[in-house]
Amino acid sequence: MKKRILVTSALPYANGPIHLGHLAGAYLPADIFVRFHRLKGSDVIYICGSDEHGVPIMLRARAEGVSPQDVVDRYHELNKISFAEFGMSFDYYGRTSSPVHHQTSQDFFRVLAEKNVFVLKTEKQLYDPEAKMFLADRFVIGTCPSCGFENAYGDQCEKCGKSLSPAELINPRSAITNAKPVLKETTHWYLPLAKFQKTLEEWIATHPEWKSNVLGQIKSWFAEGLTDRAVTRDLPWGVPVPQDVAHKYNVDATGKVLYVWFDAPIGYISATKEWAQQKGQPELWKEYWQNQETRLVHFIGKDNIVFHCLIFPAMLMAHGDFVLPDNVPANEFLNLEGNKLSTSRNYAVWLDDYLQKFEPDSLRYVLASILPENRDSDFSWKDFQARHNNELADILGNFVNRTLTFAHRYFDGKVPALNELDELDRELLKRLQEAPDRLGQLIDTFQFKAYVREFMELARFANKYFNDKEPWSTRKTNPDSCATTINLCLQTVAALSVLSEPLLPFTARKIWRILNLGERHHWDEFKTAQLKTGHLLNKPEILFKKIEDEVIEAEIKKLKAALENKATPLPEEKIDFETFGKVKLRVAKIVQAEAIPKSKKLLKLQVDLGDEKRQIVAGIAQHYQPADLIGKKIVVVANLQPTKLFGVESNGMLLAASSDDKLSLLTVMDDDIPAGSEVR
Ligand code: B3M
Ligand code: ZN
Repeated sequence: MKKRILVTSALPYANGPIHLGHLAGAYLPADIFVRFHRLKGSDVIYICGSDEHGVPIMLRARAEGVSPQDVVDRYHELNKISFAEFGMSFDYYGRTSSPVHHQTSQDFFRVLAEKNVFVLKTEKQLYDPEAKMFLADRFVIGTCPSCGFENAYGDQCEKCGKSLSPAELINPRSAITNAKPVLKETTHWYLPLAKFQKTLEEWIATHPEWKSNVLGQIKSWFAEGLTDRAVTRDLPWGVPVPQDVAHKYNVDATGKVLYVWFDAPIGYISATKEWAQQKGQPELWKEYWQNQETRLVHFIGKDNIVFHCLIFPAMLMAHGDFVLPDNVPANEFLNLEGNKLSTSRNYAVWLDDYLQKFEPDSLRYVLASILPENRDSDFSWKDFQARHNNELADILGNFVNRTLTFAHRYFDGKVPALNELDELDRELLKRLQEAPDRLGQLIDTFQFKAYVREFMELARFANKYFNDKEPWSTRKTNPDSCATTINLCLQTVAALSVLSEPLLPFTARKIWRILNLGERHHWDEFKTAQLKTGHLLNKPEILFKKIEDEVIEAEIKKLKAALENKATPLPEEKIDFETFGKVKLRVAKIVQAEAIPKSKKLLKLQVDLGDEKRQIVAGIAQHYQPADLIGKKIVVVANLQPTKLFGVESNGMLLAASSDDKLSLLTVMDDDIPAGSEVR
């Protein structure tokens, strides 16, 4: 057993919010793993952060007309917050635009240059003559040479998954200007991966325990033969190639940056440095990165396998000072309601949106139950609802609630005595004794789905135990046995709370409050009955409220609309009578109407409200001639804040019905209703 554990999750690009695909791939499993190890008392740290470089961020910034820094600032904050609300327990969440990161990546590059690891190549590359820049990676779009898809990117075809270089695209065009690129000479540093293949193969051979989906991909990379990879780019955004290094190669580094996949994994190291600094022990990061007693585990999605299993390890080997990953338990992809997730079509469930409507633990539970551990899996809202209602609420929630309610009703809210045990009692105790090792072993070997299943199996058994023991009748016939039953049920609640913590951290804490326990626990703590007779309990609270059909239907509808690419109608908000009553509607007689110069849409109206005259500006010029309006009795909102439209004061708002391009003013049916009358 290694002394220390260093866990990383892929650094998400700070160019959009986090969605369920991210969580199921690289984040939730890692958090379960880390939380388990903390409960075990392992020396573990968990590092993540924003990946703030690369072409996707630049494209996003261009599309929005803002700077790349604006984009990453926004999403770094947003993602950091939603991760925290989801219960992701990073020890440090860094970002690759930080000075420490720039310095660390440049130093890394410098060491490799000093060791003559790189090969320098001068080649013709695609250049956009209109935008006056080289077109790296996703800045070029063209036809995939492999499958014929017309919108393949310069680094990868999203249709067939093949990884590409820009020069391979047929009919390339610039993603910025659509211009046909020309070829222009440029010089770049290459990592000669081919030279590393043998060493990498030997190293991978020492890890037969890695997941088969991961080893499978690695083997096919080896079979194709590794090729040299450029680790620099001509781009205005990224970690600059250090001038001193470039100088030695007689290259001008101006306008050149490190390739995002060169600097991003180094981000794990820089974030660990910043964590150590923050702790006031600036050298501590070395214990994790440079001491062979570290077990380094990278959690990622399957599209990142080549970078974490081959390229980054090759960089680490070439550098020489660092540990290599002990495991890279990559997951496959998560689909959504039977379709591929698509962020560009907004066909996704976004974490920040989810968290506004549901509890984090429900999603943690459901995602962990369906993780794409060995093959792609599917998230559906119906399944989400069913697992939440039938498992979390009906099994776990119900067991905790009935146990605590019983203890309060019949044992004064205290843990009753443990008396003589029968066979079923002993069976329950045996399960509690075995569960921590069994579940822990599953988590430590990355079998998270099995952990969730067996955890819920234990809760199911406990619920059945309660039923079979019938404490509601032994209470009268055999009070000692009833006390034993409730004592053991309470011990089981305690055990379940600790064993659920990696999966349901918020629920576990609720249960600790209900059981009147502190926040610090050990994974093995409730292998034996630890709650003392007479221990005072707090009042139970409902752990999981049932999720209703309407709520789920709305989510499904939203996804369907995204598939059809239609905008989703906003949900109707219900208001109470009092709120409606605040709006003062009155009949107004139009006494004067005129156009507002230079405005196509607005008319200026003078209206009579019986006891006062008002001026109202209304957007009805395209539907009514001013002269036709005089004398009409309409309905207006009389207590609206005055405002100015086109510089003209408007004191009130008229009501009109509209549909597409039609508009009709609301008038009163009978002309003898006086101006100023209230409308209710
Ligand atoms: N930003 C790519 C991704 O989200 C990437 C991971 C970097 S990990 C060092 O797929
Ligand atoms: Zn393709």
